[in-house]
Amino acid sequence: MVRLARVLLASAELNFRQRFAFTNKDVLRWFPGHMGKGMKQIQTNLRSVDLVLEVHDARIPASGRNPQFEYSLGGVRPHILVLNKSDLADLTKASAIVSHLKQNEGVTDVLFTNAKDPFCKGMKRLIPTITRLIGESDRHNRSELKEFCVMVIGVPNVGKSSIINSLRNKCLRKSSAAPVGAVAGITRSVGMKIKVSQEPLIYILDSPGILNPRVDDVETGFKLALCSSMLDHLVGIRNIADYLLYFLNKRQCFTYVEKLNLKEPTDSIDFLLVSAAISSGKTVKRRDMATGGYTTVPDLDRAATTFVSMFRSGGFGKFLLDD
Ligand SMILES: Nc1nc2c(ncn2[C@@H]2O[C@H](COP(=O)(O)OP(=O)(O)OP(=O)(O)O)[C@@H](O)[C@H]2O)c(=O)[nH]1
Ligand SMILES: [Mg+2]
Repeated sequence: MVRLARVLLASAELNFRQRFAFTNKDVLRWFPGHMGKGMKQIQTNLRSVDLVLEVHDARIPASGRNPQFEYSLGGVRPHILVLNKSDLADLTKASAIVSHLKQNEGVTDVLFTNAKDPFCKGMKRLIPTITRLIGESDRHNRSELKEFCVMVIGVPNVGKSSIINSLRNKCLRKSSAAPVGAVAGITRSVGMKIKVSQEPLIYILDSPGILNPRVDDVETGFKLALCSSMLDHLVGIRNIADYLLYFLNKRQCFTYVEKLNLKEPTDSIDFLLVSAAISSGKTVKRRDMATGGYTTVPDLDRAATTFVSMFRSGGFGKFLLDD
């Protein structure tokens, strides 16, 4: 408590960056071949689905969604926007988020979910909402079919496959069928239909995470990177850590000081990483070109990975990255 008071006092006197200098523009251009192929597969499969379930990260509800989905899928099927990882998001303004999405993005149905908790309200509402929307829709060429088919889409790593597995585990008590992983790009193509419910009979098609081939602006790219929707090495883990530090300071969230064993808040990522690496004993041996011997230096990449991972697992609290 005393330490927190000291940190807050120190922070009042600090003059931190008001803007982030986005130097790495690589975040705008990550579109590997499987994404282009995946988009075509999604379009091809659209004829055989009754509803599109778009999954996005609840920490960035207003940015980072792929506008291509809207253009390509064109509202021809009922659509639900699932804001997943709600356990990591600050949802005190959930109703304002929903209003924003309804008014500005034309989204009609929004659910907040935590795919890791099948008992969360949003997960429980998924099957009834899917059933209701399909029931209210004109199923075109599919009206004779008893089974419902849903396609899940979204940017990478937002929990698309986890949601499918969670529904399947909960509703059918069957083991997971979609591969899941902590890095972007685990699902590489549209796969086979996965059964998730018997009554009503619902199948879901998983799809690879697809980014906008040209992300709107660099800050959106950094937000996606911080939420693991891009591979860390493309952006650079130290760049991601720097953006995180800027963000936490801007929000006056100084819990990182205690967690990383620092003396006080800082605006310098280099200072933070060196201090954190030293205090946690993260070092690496480097060849000294002059002497030919080895010297031990702080391992800044490992320190940056730890710092960013703490944020990703909720170690600094729940956040909305969008204003
Ligand atoms: N905290 C939290 N983690 C989640 C949640 N849903 C999924 N995850 C984790 O997020 C990571 C990505 O999950 P996936 O289901 O593979 O995501 P995806 O959207 O299918 O990813 P790609 O196939 O790579 O596009 C995994 O480590 C999951 O355990 C959630 O609601 N909360
Ligand atoms: Mg997946």
